[in-house]
Amino acid sequence: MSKILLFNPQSANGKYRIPNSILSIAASVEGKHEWVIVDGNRDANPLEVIASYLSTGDYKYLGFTVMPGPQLKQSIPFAKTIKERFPHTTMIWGGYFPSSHPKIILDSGYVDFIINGPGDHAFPSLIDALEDNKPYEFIRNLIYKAGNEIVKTQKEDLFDQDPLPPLPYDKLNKIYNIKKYLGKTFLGERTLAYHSSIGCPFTCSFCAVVPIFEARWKAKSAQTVYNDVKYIKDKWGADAIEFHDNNFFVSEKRTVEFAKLIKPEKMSWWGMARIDTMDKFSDASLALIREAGCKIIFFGAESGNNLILDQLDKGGTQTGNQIIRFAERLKKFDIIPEYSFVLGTPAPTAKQVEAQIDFEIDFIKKVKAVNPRTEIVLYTYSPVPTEGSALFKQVEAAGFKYPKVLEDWISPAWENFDLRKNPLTPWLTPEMIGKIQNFETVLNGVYPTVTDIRLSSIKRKAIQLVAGMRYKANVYNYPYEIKLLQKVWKYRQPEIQGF
Ligand code: B12
Ligand code: SF4
Repeated sequence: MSKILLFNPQSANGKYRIPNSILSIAASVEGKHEWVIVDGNRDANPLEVIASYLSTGDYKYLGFTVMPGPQLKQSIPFAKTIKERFPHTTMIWGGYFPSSHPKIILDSGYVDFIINGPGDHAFPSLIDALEDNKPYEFIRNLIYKAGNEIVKTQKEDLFDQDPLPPLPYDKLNKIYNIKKYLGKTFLGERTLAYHSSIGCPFTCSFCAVVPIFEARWKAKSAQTVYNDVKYIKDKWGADAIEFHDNNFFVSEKRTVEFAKLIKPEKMSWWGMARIDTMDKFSDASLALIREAGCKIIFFGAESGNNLILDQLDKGGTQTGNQIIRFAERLKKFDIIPEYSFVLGTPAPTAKQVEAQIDFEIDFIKKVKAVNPRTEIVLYTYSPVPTEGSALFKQVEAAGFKYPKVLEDWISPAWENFDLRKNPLTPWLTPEMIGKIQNFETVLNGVYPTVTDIRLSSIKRKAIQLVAGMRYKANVYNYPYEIKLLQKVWKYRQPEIQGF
């Protein structure tokens, strides 16, 4: 039986995590097929490592997990080289990037199959079909080319998460020491990345989660999450958890159950949530969550303007007033809200686009005034509609174009797009982008992020002093002196470097 090689392309400089995406795919074939993981974060020359495995002739199937942005830098050239050097291999890509951009990937000629969304069932079914020379046309969550045509099979319903096979941590540890995946962060000395639920019940129009999960959410039970975390804590000494779920806090009941279980373990934790959902949590639940170690929660605030929240299809009941009120409410519980905002959304005239940017800057200052510990993460609106969707057509009609050839995605301009910093959208002028970036520099100067654990209090005070006057006077142009200090002290930006 042919073996499987699973590749996690480099995603971070230094601060890498347990590669949950590729590990869950390994779990799906564990016990049925032999597999190995190559992690681009851990090997100095991963292409050579891959080539040495393939040269044995034992490996036929290659699975790449691909997020937009940094992971493309290895995925694209590696896939091309591998197909040239080992043409007998079958290349299968999964993850957010291939699910959103299947055509350009399959047209490249070096990827054979795409797993569209969850691969826990689709991947083993595909391998079985290919191994046994059986038809794969009826396997769900698959995209492939038949002649010149792109074929997308039916999407699978979201399945229960508890019955999924456990992640093969021990086997991963034989390839890469797990302890090195448990990095030092603001939360702790050895931080575990854990993914406890899939999807999200909402349909925000800017979010890549929506076309893949179609407003559905399924979670592991609090007990299963606790058991997994406890295993890693006891075996490898994890003392903190980053929950990588798109929306960890959907269910108050599950959150409270988990908080009760984890409280005695004295671990710190972090996760992503919605403001309107959590604002419905009782005071008792919020107090318990904090006592159980939850120090900071990431919220997509997006905008203080209710019309923009509608435009972004934020759904739920979130409003500008609520965003401010909730920041104040969390202060009482000593939970730091980490609010992300999306600036630079389209409007009919340039004047309106600019006025909206000014409004958000003013709004963010109001949030900071009620709760100065609120962490602000600024993104510039980068449309991520799925190829062929109605929104994709709208965005194209406005003059925005995605690359036409796969290799173009690794150009510096498109890397900036992926990092949501300079999105190449036609309605934003360089001056507007400059204004957003300069405000961000000054804001980060006055309020350096608590997640930058290397920035000493003396350095913080020095930057604050320089930036404070600008902030008070609303003067954001040319903040070179702050930029210089941030550069010299290697200030970290969660929006670019990942949380
Ligand atoms: C962890 C993570 C990271 C980590 C690195 C991940 C890694 N592999 O090492 C870090 C923090 C570095 C990171 C960075 C970024 N990330 Co990121 N990241 C995530 C996050 C939170 C979790 C990914 C994960 O582990 N999921 C758990 C697994 C089990 O789920 P999964 O990945 O969906 O995998 C399933 C399927 O997709 C499929 N599948 C996946 N891979 C494969 C491979 C094969 C072979 C097969 C068959 C199937 C398959 O099967 C899996 C099991 O069902 C996701 C959001 C999320 N909740 O998924 C965002 C997410 C993927 N990131 C995203 C982005 C944009 C980024 C950035 C590029 C930009 C940014 N500003 O955040 C940065 C890059 C910064 C930098 N300089 O590195 C976006 C992608 C959006 C999009 N447009 O497609 C997401 C969806 C967040 C979001 N909602 O916006 N990220
Ligand atoms: S609530 Fe968050 S994860 Fe859910 S659709 Fe909106 S932006 Fe995406």
